[in-house]
Amino acid sequence: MPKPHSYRFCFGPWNLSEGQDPYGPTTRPAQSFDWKLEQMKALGYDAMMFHDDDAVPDIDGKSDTQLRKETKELKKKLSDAGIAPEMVAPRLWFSPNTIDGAYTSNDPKCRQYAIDRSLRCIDIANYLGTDLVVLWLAREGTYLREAKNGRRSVDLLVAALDKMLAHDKKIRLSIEPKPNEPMDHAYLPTIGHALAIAQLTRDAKRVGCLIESAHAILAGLDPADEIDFAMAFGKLWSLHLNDQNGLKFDQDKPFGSANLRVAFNQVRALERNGYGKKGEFVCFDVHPFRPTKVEHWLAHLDNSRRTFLLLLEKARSFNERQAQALIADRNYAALDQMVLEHLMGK
Ligand code: XLS
Ligand code: MG
Repeated sequence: MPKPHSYRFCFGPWNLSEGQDPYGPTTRPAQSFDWKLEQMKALGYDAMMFHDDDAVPDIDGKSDTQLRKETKELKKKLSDAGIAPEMVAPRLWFSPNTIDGAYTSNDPKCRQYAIDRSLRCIDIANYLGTDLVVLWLAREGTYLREAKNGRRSVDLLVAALDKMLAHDKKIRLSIEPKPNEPMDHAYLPTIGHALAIAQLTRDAKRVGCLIESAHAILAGLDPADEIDFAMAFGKLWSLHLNDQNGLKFDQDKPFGSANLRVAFNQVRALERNGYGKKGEFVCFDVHPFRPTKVEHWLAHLDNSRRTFLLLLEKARSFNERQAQALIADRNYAALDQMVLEHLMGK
């Protein structure tokens, strides 16, 4: 038996969100970054993930000198708190320049903005001391098929990735696929797409992926299979565990909330592939339910990690020998029931 290893946990400032949705305003008052960092420490988490403008608010209006100064201050704050910086992701879906997409916008000026912003994001990652940049390609897709040329979009995505890889010889890019929302169809909807486009870049070995459970489910896939697939390539460099109840808007529910068995199988997949052994973090991209009161604001993060650790015990105490015997006998009905009863504590 390989020695069980321990996992390290991470979340982002946006995971302490205020409850706004497309139909209504916030339900909790905004809190400062310092408050969020305090909560992270109190919860005993290990790392924080960032959007570029979580690290440097109002980034577009700031000079490179200012960017460097603010990032260095943040780095100090994190190291004083004993929190590692996990990754930085360019927020390419907010600006007036990314209304029609970022790298695949039909407007060359907007495409240039997206690239410039991504290079600054890489600079932030450098100043902060992480070599990981995450790309959630929010608006790289279409609302209607005729609005963009799909083939040209693939070329534009490769060109953008190449510019980032050339900007910094050490940076690693993790593509976070999501099939829809805000777009009708995204160009890189699955892990297969992310790893395939990596092969077209100037340095394929520095382009990997990040799996988010909810995004895989929205693509009609089992996140555990996505984990096995990415890890077969050695390319799962980050992970957003959460949950999703079927094909609807991105719910970012607490890990295991909608389907404990699917969550169990993700933990099993992480275990069998040794996720975390190269320093990767388990991040929870979860949000509080909108009705959550201020005094319960951290529960979704505490609960997600708790569920993860309980499922880890379940994965480690699963009777593999018995399972193998049932598999050899092709007795999948008994295997199915065995899993259910194991999860129910029988
Ligand atoms: C949105 C994504 C986003 C990324 C970070 O659906 O999950 O939060 O994880 O840019
Ligand atoms: Mg995510």
